[in-house]
Amino acid sequence: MDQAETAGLAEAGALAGRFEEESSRVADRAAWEDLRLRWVGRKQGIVRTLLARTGEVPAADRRAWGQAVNTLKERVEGRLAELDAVLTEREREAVKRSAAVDVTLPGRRPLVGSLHPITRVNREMERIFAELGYSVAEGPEVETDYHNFEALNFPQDHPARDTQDTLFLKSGFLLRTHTSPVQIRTMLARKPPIRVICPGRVFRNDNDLRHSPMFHQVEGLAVAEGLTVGHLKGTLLAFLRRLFAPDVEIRLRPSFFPFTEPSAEVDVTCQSCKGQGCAVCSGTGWMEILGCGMVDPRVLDECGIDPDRYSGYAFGMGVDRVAMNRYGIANIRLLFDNDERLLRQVHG
Ligand code: 2NM
Repeated sequence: MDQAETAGLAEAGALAGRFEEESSRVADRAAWEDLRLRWVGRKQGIVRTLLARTGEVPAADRRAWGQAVNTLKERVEGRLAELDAVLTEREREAVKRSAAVDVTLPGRRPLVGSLHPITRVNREMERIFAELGYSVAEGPEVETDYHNFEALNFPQDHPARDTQDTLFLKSGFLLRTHTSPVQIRTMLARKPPIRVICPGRVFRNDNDLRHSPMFHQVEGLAVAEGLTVGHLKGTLLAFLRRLFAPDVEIRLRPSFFPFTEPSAEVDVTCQSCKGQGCAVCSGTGWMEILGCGMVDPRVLDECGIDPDRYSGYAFGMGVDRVAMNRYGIANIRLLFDNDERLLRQVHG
């Protein structure tokens, strides 16, 4: 063995020792990749550099040099493959562990939806009137002057129109100020006997702490032969006792609407103080809850119903105030802010 060969082999041997030492310190994938690049990387790898120097080795020694480098290369590659297998197995175990289901963890709470207070009161009113033989009728929120006013005996330029704060559209249509136009449409389309309620959104140009420009009404209408104020009062008492409490009393106070004659406002026993008088009812013991009356014969006539043969009663109430009262909501804004916290607060 000549000197160069001896030097080559000694170098390869020293390198093998160094590799052994370095590879024993590999603890993770990054260190393994480092090691691989340093030793068998295509550009700067130690083995590649040694092979590149083969040309400088004297011809006689080249064979032994080449063998020594190849032995080192095989050792490096073999050891890298072993380490790779160990690391891969360790990585698989880690994935398994992280994906495992921990059956002792608490479950995820399901998201439970809930109905808006307006929807709940609407449905309750519809259910009660269904028991009393009424069906639900609906109609458009954009209405004609004829259905919202003219047919309801609000003549053109009549001051009663001023009380409605109507929102007019450029098209000549308007936003209905009550759901009475639905009852007009019902009478125009059907013959008596009629028993309907008309729930829906109504609109008025009124917007302050106590008013919203959009609010909700339920109106009712019955038309048949021989209907009287007695039928009206009995129906309202039956309805309000189901809605509030079996022992509520009602009282009717004379009022005026263009579409009913006679007309009345209806009060029920204040539910906060049971009629004793409190801040809610301003000490009166009564809460105003709806308006009603016998349908004016001119309205029946306009809808093609003979007022000499038929009579009718009608009533209307706000849903929003009932909902606020029932669920302790102080401000009407809260009903229309789309704030989920309201639904959680009145959840049931
Ligand atoms: C109310 C009060 C009194 C009412 C009358 C009619 C119709 F179309 F039959 F004439 N619909 N609704 C009426 C009557 C509404 O709301 C306070």
